[in-house]
Amino acid sequence: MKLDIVAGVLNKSRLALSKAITAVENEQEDAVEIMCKLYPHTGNAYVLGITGPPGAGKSTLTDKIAKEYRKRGKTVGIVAIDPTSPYSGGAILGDRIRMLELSSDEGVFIRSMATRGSLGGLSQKTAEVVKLMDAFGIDIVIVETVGVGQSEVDIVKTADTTMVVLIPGMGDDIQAIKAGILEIGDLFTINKADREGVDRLNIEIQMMLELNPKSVAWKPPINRTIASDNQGVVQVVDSIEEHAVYMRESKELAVRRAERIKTEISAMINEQINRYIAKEVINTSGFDNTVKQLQERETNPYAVVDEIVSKVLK
Ligand SMILES: Nc1nc2c(ncn2[C@@H]2O[C@H](COP(=O)(O)OP(=O)(O)O)[C@@H](O)[C@H]2O)c(=O)[nH]1
Ligand SMILES: [Mg+2]
Repeated sequence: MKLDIVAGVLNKSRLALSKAITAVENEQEDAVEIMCKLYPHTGNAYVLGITGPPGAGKSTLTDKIAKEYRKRGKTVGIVAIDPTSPYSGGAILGDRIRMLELSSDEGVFIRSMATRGSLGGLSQKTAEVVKLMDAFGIDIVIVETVGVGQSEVDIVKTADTTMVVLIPGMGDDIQAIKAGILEIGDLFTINKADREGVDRLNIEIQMMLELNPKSVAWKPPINRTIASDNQGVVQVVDSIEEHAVYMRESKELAVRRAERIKTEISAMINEQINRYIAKEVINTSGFDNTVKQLQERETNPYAVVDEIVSKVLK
């Protein structure tokens, strides 16, 4: 069964890929083995992260970007961290199985991730789903977030290229949003350019970028799109490709991917340790006694933690 899934993914069976993703998502027993066996086959896909406030048009834009990549002969995987993302490729709200079946283009694989569960878990699972699509042989994997919360920023900032989508007329919230996502944007897209305030937003983004230049070598382009009308999408894909070339030629890609590996491994270690601590320390009757001692002020938290950590690390 496990071997079937692994072999199936490597043989480009969409059903096998779908099953592998489900295994990862539901933390099925065979998930770890599947990931281990497929890991050597990953590292070839280019990962694009798309973030921005809800309603900015990320899904609409993702859909159009995917179609443009198809025109350019590339296969595309979409990981939407939002079960309600509408995709014209046949996506049905919340119904992932049907979404898959109805997707008429064999060169596009769409999967939405449920946002329930721990956010840390979500980012790890997203990374695993990206790897599965990568092993399957997909050229471009697009990860679309719901909004711009910290966990979502964490998810997309490990992409090879990160695009931030903003829209004009967002008022004051934009200040807070921009402060957080400015550093992670390799590309900026002003979507809903059919609305008023495009020039002003463009100037605001430009000013912020000039105040906090991220790199001298790469100046994030600011594109304008009307995603719902497929306008400006070719330019956006050109910019993504330019950034991909820059990332490869400057060796920045290897640096970022190394960073991604560190983040992932660190998160995986933390998770295992947390699970161990919960089982072997926190949820034991011995620890209930320690809690009582703490309540009576017979010991202090620092001493308790020191003792536990030194015991565990041995
Ligand atoms: N006026 C206008 N509406 C757009 C544009 N792009 C997307 N929309 C609409 O904005 C709404 C939210 O789009 P969606 O892609 O779901 O946003 P997301 O939450 O960022 O993924 C939908 O009704 C889209 O049809 C655009 O360029 N102009
Ligand atoms: Mg969306």
